[in-house]
Amino acid sequence: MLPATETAALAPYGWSERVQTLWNDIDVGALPTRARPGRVVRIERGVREVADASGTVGPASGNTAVAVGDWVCLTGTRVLCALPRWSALARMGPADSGSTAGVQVLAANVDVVVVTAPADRLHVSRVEREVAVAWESGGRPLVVLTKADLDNGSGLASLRSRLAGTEVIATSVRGSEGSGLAELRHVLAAGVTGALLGPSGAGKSTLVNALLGDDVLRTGATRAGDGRGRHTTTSRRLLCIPGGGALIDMPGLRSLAMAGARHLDSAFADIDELARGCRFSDCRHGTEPGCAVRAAIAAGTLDAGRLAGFTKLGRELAAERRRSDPLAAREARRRYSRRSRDARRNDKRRPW
Ligand SMILES: Nc1nc2c(ncn2[C@@H]2O[C@H](COP(=O)(O)OP(=O)(O)OP(=O)(O)O)[C@@H](O)[C@H]2O)c(=O)[nH]1
Ligand SMILES: [Mg+2]
Ligand SMILES: [Zn+2]
Repeated sequence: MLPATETAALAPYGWSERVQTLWNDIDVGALPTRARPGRVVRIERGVREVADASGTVGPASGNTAVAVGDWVCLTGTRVLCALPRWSALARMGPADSGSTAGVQVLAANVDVVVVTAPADRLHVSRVEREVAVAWESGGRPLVVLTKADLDNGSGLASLRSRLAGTEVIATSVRGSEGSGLAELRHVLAAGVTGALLGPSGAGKSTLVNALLGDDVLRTGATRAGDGRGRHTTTSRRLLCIPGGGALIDMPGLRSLAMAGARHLDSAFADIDELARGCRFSDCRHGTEPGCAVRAAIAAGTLDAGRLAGFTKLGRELAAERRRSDPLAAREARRRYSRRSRDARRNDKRRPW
């Protein structure tokens, strides 16, 4: 049993009954007597920092692969093992990393994935994709329209109509006390771990600072010409919100290829629901007769952009699956060669 003082000291980092249970489940008999729990709170260029009951230790050694947010078992500054994850925010390794099917875990044990989208440079399809990645993690998404003071009035409405079923809030740190921060605080209550996703310059680190009530993280002005961020944040870091949960800040991502795709239906639950009314069970909601999804668009109850987003993501995921799954790739090649063979045959039949 861990002393209560130790678990109390870990509470700000998100120690909960769930973690306690995971800790109890590890075979303590097989561990050195001085083994203690900790949480990975920072990774910068491979250097890992772990928080334990008496502060932060690091650089941590050990061969266990860990991500920020992982709960680990420590002796001294050595990571012996990681506790099983209940969620993992992951992406396919960036194309330039040389790994073809490598999955990169960005953050572990995240309950709420905070998908940020700046009002002054809003790309709804990017948000849609990040929401799908969030569902895929095992956590749940919360969409935050940041810099709401720069919204021309339509940003929040367009996000809400395209992201039916996902909670969307708007925040701003401008003004005397900002706006939307109380709602965010409410979601990121004690015991909850959040992680910030979104492009560089979205205002992720600024949000963390606002929640901490202190400028702990460096923030950077966006470029004058196109409003893009300058990739100010370079490490992944878990910070404790006073009186609340833990929040993981990350560098803005350029590319976010999804690792796996089981949860596209959760991100588009409304389309999934409507599709049950389509005449054909494999309806692609294109030109098929009796399509309930297109009927909903015609009736004005479903946003056409939402179907476009769903179709685009579906195509992307199929491509991703072919890249990472040799069986799916072989099946796709077979289908392709069959189709081109049929096409050649048809060509021969043609008299011209
Ligand atoms: N007008 C306005 N500007 C904001 C707001 N929040 C952040 N900003 C500005 O947006 C710029 C980028 O903010 P950051 O917090 O550094 O953005 P980031 O998402 O952490 O970016 P990376 O670390 O590069 O991924 C800074 O100049 C902030 O001052 C806001 O609510 N309103
Ligand atoms: Mg940042
Ligand atoms: Zn259909």
